[in-house]
Amino acid sequence: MEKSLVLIKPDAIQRGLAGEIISRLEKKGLKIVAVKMLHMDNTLAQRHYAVHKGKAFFNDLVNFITSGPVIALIFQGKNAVQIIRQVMGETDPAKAHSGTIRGDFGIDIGHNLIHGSDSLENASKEINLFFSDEEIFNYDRELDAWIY
Ligand code: DAT
Ligand code: MG
Repeated sequence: MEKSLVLIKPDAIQRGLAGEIISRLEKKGLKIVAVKMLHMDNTLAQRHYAVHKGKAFFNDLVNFITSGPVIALIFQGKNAVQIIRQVMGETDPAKAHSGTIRGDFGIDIGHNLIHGSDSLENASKEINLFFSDEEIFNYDRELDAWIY
């Protein structure tokens, strides 16, 4: 069972889309095992987006992600990393297919509503940035035994 980090970004919170986004991932079959609201500071933003340091959009990205509160979640499920990326859609909402979160609700690459880890390795790193072990829940759902 994979775990992946999701951030509901400040634009989604401002637009009242947090519930819609969480609901889509939940309905897909992924299990919420951790959740918190926080306002990311510059240090956390730089760490989370370290791979993009030096790129032209880096400062805008850090300014945006620290511009207001986010909701951080860990979703767990079979192939969670890849499935979340599919439900999110492509990075640029203008190119993301309809039916995806970014395709349905976004138009601007700088305001694309949701973050999801792009690999199992990065998921593990990102989870450790946002959550301690005590904040991550291990529980069974009855349907896990027969669907997943
Ligand atoms: P993703 O969020 O799909 O994993 P990414 O890791 O390549 O995309 O980039 C992180 C974020 O940076 C992305 O969600 C939005 C922003 N970003 C990426 N490419 C950009 C660009 N060319 N111009 C402006 N912002 C960009
Ligand atoms: Mg990424």
